Parts: sequence; structure tokens; C-alpha cells
Amino acid sequence: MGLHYNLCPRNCYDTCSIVSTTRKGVLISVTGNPHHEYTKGKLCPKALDDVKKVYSPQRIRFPMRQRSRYSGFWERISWDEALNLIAEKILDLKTQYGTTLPLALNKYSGNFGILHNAMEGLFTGLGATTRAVGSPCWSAGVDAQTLDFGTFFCSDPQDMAKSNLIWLWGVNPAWTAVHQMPIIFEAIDRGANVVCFDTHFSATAARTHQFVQVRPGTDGLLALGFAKVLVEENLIDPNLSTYTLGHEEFIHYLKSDISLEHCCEITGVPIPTIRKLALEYGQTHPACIWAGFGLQRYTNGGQTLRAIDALGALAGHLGEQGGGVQYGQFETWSFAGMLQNPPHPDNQMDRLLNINRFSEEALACSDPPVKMLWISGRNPLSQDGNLEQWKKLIRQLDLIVVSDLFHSKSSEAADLFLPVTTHYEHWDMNSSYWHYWVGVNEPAILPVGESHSDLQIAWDVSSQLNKLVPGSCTFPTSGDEKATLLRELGPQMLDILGLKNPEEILEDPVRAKFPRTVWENRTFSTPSGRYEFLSTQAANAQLPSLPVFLPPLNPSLNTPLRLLTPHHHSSINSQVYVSDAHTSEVILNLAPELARRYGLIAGDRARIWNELGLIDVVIQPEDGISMDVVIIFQRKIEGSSPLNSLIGTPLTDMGHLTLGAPGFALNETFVNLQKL
Ligand SMILES: Nc1nc2c(c(=O)[nH]1)N[C@H]1C(S)=C(S)[C@@H](COP(=O)(O)OP(=O)(O)OC[C@H]3O[C@@H](n4cnc5c(=O)[nH]c(N)nc54)[C@H](O)[C@@H]3O)O[C@H]1N2
Ligand SMILES: Nc1nc2c(c(=O)[nH]1)N[C@H]1C(S)=C(S)[C@@H](COP(=O)(O)OP(=O)(O)OC[C@H]3O[C@@H](n4cnc5c(=O)[nH]c(N)nc54)[C@H](O)[C@@H]3O)O[C@H]1N2
Ligand code: SF4
Ligand SMILES: [Mo]
Repeated sequence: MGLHYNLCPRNCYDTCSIVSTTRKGVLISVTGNPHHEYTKGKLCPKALDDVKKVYSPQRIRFPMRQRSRYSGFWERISWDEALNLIAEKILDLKTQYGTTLPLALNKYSGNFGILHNAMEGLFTGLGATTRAVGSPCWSAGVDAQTLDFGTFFCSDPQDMAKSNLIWLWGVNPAWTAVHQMPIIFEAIDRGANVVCFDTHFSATAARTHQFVQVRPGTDGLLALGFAKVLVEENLIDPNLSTYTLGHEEFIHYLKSDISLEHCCEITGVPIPTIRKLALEYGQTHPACIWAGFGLQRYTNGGQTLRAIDALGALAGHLGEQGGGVQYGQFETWSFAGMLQNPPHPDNQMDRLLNINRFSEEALACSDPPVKMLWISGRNPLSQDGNLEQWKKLIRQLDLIVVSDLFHSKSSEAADLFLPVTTHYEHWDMNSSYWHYWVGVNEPAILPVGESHSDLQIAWDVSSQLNKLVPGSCTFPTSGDEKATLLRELGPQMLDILGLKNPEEILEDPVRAKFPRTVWENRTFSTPSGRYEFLSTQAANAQLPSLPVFLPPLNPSLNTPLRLLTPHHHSSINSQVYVSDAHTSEVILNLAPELARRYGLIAGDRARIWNELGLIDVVIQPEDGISMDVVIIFQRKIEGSSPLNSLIGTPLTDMGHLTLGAPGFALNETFVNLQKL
């Protein structure tokens, strides 16, 4: 029997610490690590399924080549053949176009372990290439908080237990961040009041004291309505002039432009509720708002978050232990970056395409065109918008490589499939984008079949390239996984973690030694050093300098219903582990009254469509959904067009400042509905 320490590398707030058990080299169980202070020995059902996933008959164990795209005729090939095909294509394209720009990488959130940055490193080692930048998750909110606070940081979320009032706003931790729930319950046990703001009665709402239903994309105005009440009731922090910039202008805007009648009309929240909640927020200390990613997936998402930050600042909740406005952080991601930055072989710039409009922007590249695409830790043909453009892009490409664990919508279009290892089969290091813990993932078993880690694949491709044409790639051609990860702990990260030497991280996950409460001394990292209600940086980026309300998009006559597709409890985006998440039916949740209006009852078959596509659904009326919204929770649906065939590529207002491109305003999707 052997015990090993792993970290769950999924795109999830929690980054859980796992203890895995092996017998005679076989993984036999995984369980939560009881010594981890945040995840406290518990795993969610998605990870508890990991043993089955590692040995699943569906897992791809060998490099494979597809006879023709979408044919499903895959034949096993050797690693040598696969590496040679890739290296030759890279060199051919470089000769043909005289540049490496036709080579493109699209990578995101399959595995957030830092050794997966080897793929970026490999591409940098080739020369200037075409890259996906930005994020489909959280960009607008990250920019908004960076404008307001100066850096993107949040307090230790464990301290939410000390709060006396918690507002869960556009976040669904009961499904998407399950380890935060016990902390919220601890606060409830101490007497805290918890309110959930969502567009529908979510699993989180069911666990709180009060549910406030907000019309999609209007939360910014609601925050401004609350702020207006604080001003009227003189509940604003008397010290604002000592640590904020532009509070007078903001208060003037509230007085002159915001009315509770308008706020109620647009948001759907009654005036007495606005007043009561605002008074409670202004009078309770510490009070914490957790703003989630759900509320910023709109064309006004960044403005929304700036309005919520401004509400927190006005009431004096910033810097309070257990209070503040929490969204996420990347201060615990200050790794050295050695892996993704090998020496640049030429002085050309990479061609950067917004990950949320990748196919459109790639199609628009003509000089030179994109000719080879590597998809790693991504499933864009399921998760992106504008899938028709993806089909067009695929026709233009000479070679599509997918590295993954399983076949996916994206691998259906690929020429080559490279099998990767799971986190039980390779070394890695992981941080969370929420809590303060950082740790090492150690391999528990040997790679299953002929799978290789993404890092090994990058070394091997570089090796093959250099064999064919010496000097054609500056990425290392071999190495040691463990040594590579230890090199990523540079002086800055060692300091953050309070370690003297990198090896100490091998012992146990470490909590970053940041003070528990961010902005406690009320000095900010903005250009003015103050909290900025009024932001020159925003104005310079052609955005409003104040957090004013800008409305979201409106439905049209032909597509009168807004389609929301939030995350599901049993999957991480397109990755599905638990059997109950598999379904051949697309369930459409909607208000019973709305169903009646369309002549529909539970179990009826219906069709939703818009100018982009159509999907057949089964009707499931649910209380607690607004009349202008229909919901499909994101999950793997067998045999149906992908959910995203209904989604375009609307962009959020912000994201460029910190992440290089605006985010995915995917909640600005409208459909029509008809009984079949
Ligand atoms: N189980 C599970 N966990 C996950 C994921 C998963 O797929 N499954 N995905 C991971 C990833 S990639 C991400 S980005 C995070 C996201 O996790 P969260 O931050 O929780 O964000 P979402 O799940 O997108 O949306 C949260 C809630 O916002 C609501 N919402 C939508 N529009 C609005 C609005 O206009 N106003 C308000 N007030 N609420 C609104 C939705 O109905 C939903 O209940 O979760 C991560 N964790
Ligand atoms: N309709 C709709 N669309 C959405 C969203 C939504 O809520 N609704 N959410 C959006 C959001 S927030 C996000 S973050 C994106 C997520 O979109 P993606 O980043 O594409 O995430 P996944 O769908 O999880 O696909 C990740 C792939 O990586 C693979 N993988 C896992 N581990 C590894 C590994 O170690 N190496 C390699 N090479 N591959 C690995 C998985 O098997 C999977 O096929 O989707 C966005 N799209
Ligand atoms: S998916 Fe999230 S909650 Fe589940 S084990 Fe992984 S990190 Fe933890
Ligand atoms: Mo995400």
C-alpha cells in the first residue's frame, strides 16, 4: 500500500488536497486530505469518481490518427510517428510561409497545474506563433476589481466565517465552490444573515435566509440603488475622503441619476426590499459580498462589478476582517515562469487572438493564414460560441492536434490525438484562484497505457524538431518534472509562501503568508493609492470613469427569451465524471407560468432556436425562474447538437487590461421557444 498527495487541478475555486492510495502500482482509492485547512478532507463527487476515470475503458491510451476528420476511424500509431508528423508539419509551414505564425495554440482550463504551461513554452520556443489569450470565465470582473483596487486580490475566504452578513451575488457555491459552504454555515451558526442574489432560485439560494431575484444583467443598477439608500440614510463611511478617490462625484451621480423607482422597474426588486437590504448592509459590520462569475457574463459585466465594489467601499466594508467584496485572486500565482519563457528564437511578436472569438479571429488572419492548430486542455467545439465559424476554420487547417484524456467534440475534428496523463500520473504544482493554499501534486502511479504528461509531450516535440533541424526550437528537449516544478518557485513565490528553499513545498500544501484581510490598512495599488470610485485608467480605456449603470442587451421580437446556461453540479464544463450527468435529453427549466403561456407542460418536447441554431428540449417547469429567462444547465448531452450552437460571441465590456482580451458575455443569448 502506498499513500500519495495529489491536488485536484480542475478549473474550480477549491483546488482540493487529495490523498490517493495505491496497491501494487494500481490506484485503488482517492479521498480528501484531512490536514488541509481549506478543503478539510472532503472531495466533491466529481473527484471521488477519479479512480474510475483513470482506468475508464473510454480513456485514450495510445497516440491515434483519424483517417478523415469526423469519420471516427481512429488508428493507433506510435509516439515516434505522431511526433514526426507534428515536427515535419511545423517545419514545412515555417519554410512555406517564412514564419512560424501559421502555428496556433488554443489552451485553457482542462488542467490548471503549472507544468501544463509547457505547451506555451513549446510554442514560444518555436518563434512567433498565433495564441489564444484571455479567459472565458471571469475577465470583466478581474478588470473591474483591478481598476478599483489596483491589483486583483481578495481576503482569505476562510475568514468569511467571521462575517455577520454575507451576500452571495451571482455565485452558486453549493455547486461550484462546495468547500466554501461549510464556512458560510459556520457564519450562519454564529448568527450571520445570508442573502442570495440570483436570476433563479439556485441550490445556493435554497441554503440561505433570503433569496432576491434579479433580472439578468441588471445587478449593477441594484448595487447603485442600495448605494443611493446608504447616501439618503447617511450610512456611508465618514472616512471616505482619507482613502478613496472620487466619492463626491459618485455620490453626486447617485443623487442625480439613480431613482429607486427606476431601479425597481429594471431589476425587478421591490423598493421596500431594496431599502431593507440596504439598511441591513449599511448597519452590519463586518459584511461580505461574494460576487461570482455568473453576474459578469454580460456586455456590462465589468460595470456591474465596479458598482458592487463601489457599494462595498461606500459602506466602509473594504478592509474589514470577514468583510469586503470578494471575487477571486491571482496573487498566489506568482511563479517564476521559466517553463513558458524559453529564449525567444526571433524578435517577432506573437499573434494574439481572443480565446472567446478564436475561430473568427483566426479566419480573419490572412498574412499568413493559420494552418496548424494544437488544442490542449480545451474543448472549444463544445465550449466556445459561434461554432459555425469553428467548422469553417477546421476546413482551412492542414493539421489539428488534440491532446486530451478522452475524445471530445473537439477531437471529432482532429487529425491526431495525443493521450495525456491524469494528475495521478505526473508531478505538478497548483494554486487556487480563490483560497491561499499552494501545493505539489505527486504521481501515484505510472502513466496509464502510453499516455504522456503535457510537459513530456512538449520536450519530445522539441527533441524531434531539433533532430530534424538543429536549433529549430529553444524549448528543452528533456528534463525532470520534479526539478522543473521546483524551479518555478522563484524568490517572489518563496517569499509569498514563507519558505527558505523550494524543497519545503514537497512536504505539505502551504498557505501563502499574506495578511488574512486585503486592504486592511486602506492603501490600495491603484495609480492614486486610493480606492478609485473615479478611475482615469477606465477613462483612458474608453470606459466610463465612474461605475455608472449601462443596460445589458435586450431580447428581440423573434427571440424573446434569454437563455442562461450555468455550470452543473456533476460536471466541470464539458468534463463529466458522475454517471448521473450523462443524458441524452436536454432539460429546459422555465417558470410554470411561462410554460403555460407556450402551451407546455412537464415532459413536453419543444424546440428552442435563434439565428445560430436549434436544439430540441424536454420541458421541466420550476418555480423561482423569471418570466423572461429559460435555463439549461451545462452538461454533456449525448447525440444532440452542442448547447453552444445557440451561443454567439458577445464580449464583455472589460478584460483587456489584465487578461489581454475581453471576456465571454455568454448570458447575452436569446432564443425562441415552440412546442413540438
Ligand atoms: N460543479 C461545477 N463547479 C464548477 C464549474 C462547473 O462546471 N461545475 N465550473 C468552474 C468554472 S470554469 C467557473 S468559471 C466557476 C463559476 O462559478 P460561479 O462563480 O458560481 O458562476 P456561474 O456558475 O457561472 O454562475 C453563478 C450563478 O450566477 C447566476 N447568474 C447568472 N446571471 C446572473 C445575473 O445577471 N445576476 C445574478 N445575480 N446572478 C446571475 C446563475 O444563475 C448562477 O446560479 O465554477 C467553477 N466550478
Ligand atoms: N454554454 C456555456 N458555455 C461555456 C460556459 C458556460 O457556463 N455555458 N462556461 C465557460 C467557462 S466559464 C469556461 S472556463 C469554459 C471552459 O472551457 P474549456 O477550457 O474548454 O474546459 P473543458 O470543457 O473542461 O475542457 C477541458 C478539456 O481538457 C481535458 N483535460 C483534462 N485534463 C487535461 C490534461 O492534463 N491535459 C490536457 N491536454 N487536457 C486535459 C478535458 O478532458 C477536457 O476535454 O467554457 C465556457 N463555455
Ligand atoms: S472539482 Fe473542485 S470541489 Fe471537486 S475535488 Fe476538484 S477542486 Fe475539489
Ligand atoms: Mo470558467
